[in-house]
Amino acid sequence: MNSQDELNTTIKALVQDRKGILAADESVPTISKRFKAVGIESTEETRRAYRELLLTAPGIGEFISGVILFEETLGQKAADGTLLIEVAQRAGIVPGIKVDKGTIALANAPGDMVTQGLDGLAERLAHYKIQGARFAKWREIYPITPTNPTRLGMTANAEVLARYAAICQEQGIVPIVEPEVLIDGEHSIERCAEVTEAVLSEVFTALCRHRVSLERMLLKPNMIVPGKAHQPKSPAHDVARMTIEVFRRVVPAAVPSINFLSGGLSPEDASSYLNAMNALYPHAPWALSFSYARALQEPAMAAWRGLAENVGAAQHAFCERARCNSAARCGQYGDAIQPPVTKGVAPLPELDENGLLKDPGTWNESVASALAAQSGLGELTEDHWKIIRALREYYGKFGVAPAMNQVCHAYGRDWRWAHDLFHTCLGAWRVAGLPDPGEEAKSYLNDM
Ligand code: 5MM
Repeated sequence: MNSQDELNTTIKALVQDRKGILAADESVPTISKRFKAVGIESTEETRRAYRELLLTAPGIGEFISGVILFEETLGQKAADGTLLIEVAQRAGIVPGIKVDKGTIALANAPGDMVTQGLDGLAERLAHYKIQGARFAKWREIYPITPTNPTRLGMTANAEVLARYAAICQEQGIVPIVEPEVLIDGEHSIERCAEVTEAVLSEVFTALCRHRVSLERMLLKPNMIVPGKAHQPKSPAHDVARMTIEVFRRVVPAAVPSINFLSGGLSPEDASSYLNAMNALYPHAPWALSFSYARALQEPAMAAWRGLAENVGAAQHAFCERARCNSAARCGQYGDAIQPPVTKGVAPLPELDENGLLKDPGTWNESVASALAAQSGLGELTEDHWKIIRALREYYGKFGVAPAMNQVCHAYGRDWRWAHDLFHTCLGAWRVAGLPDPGEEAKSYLNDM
């Protein structure tokens, strides 16, 4: 197999419907910090046992297509003597490896960092490949302050990411390019959008300069969210809209998949934001998936606490988060948060005073049916769905409510068709689970 074919095969195995990537590549200092927070001592053995627990969780291969490992894990074995890398492969999970060597301060750019590890990278990759790794990951970080990241910080980091990606592809290893704009701080969502756009724009300029094949790499970015200390939090549909708006401007459609990092979001927020993107933008040019560490692992680590008797509970917690994110991958997180026995009987999520979903990220087809029942519309017919889909598609593209005649004309009707089906056009908007369109649009829709 030539290296292009190898890269294509790996991309195909990683980018699958309903699946995402588990980041289990915490360096020793990072995992020790996370273990400490839940009272687990960090030793080579506890780290091995924990990663065995994750990789042997029953059914995990249904939700996870790839795992990013830390170098130490490559040589470790499960209790039965099987190499952990083989345990992953048997579960249908492609093994990958973090190859960066951590950050140092960037000279002449106070406050900015740069990641090390390019020296000898080709040789290391060749060795990891013999051990079974098929993809790699490299992370650059960008703190937001009033003066960071600097222009120098952005160009230097982009250059390093591009050199790393080019070396990976030369070795037949798929590069995951991870530029992480950090969530720490009080900054607004708009500031995160501005910085992320500038960062990604530099990254793709450098990737093109280094002739990286965009079709054979994955992007692992942050979502567009306000700083962790900023109040209030943004609703899921705003995060989804701003993230997709920025990414459409700067991430070429040739990139097959965007696998977001969770970056300190709660596990629920990470799922609900990803869900909103997939629900509101089903025709985005890239797959919208996950490559979470904390948002997949936090509940599992807390349940385990380093005790053998808790392995089952920890694996269950891990599979639950993986199942939720698998559902969010196709805009069905609302279904996944219901316990399996009650699935299909969608309870109504919280509504605002106009009967609109408070969090449009919780919408799915079952929620639409429940909203229709609540409005006395009875069972939704194919005609209802035509209008719902048209409204969601229009909103996904333009972020505003369309002229109802325009929607209905596509089916040879006028606005009265929507009115008759949904009692008012605002009723259609409500069942479509879309965000509050603003006072003017609301009264226009309500009057029809
Ligand atoms: C697992 O954490 C990775 C970084 O580890 P080190 O800081 O120890 O090098 C990190 O790159 C991770 O893969 C991503 O940030 C995703 O993790 P989160 O927790 O942000 O989803």
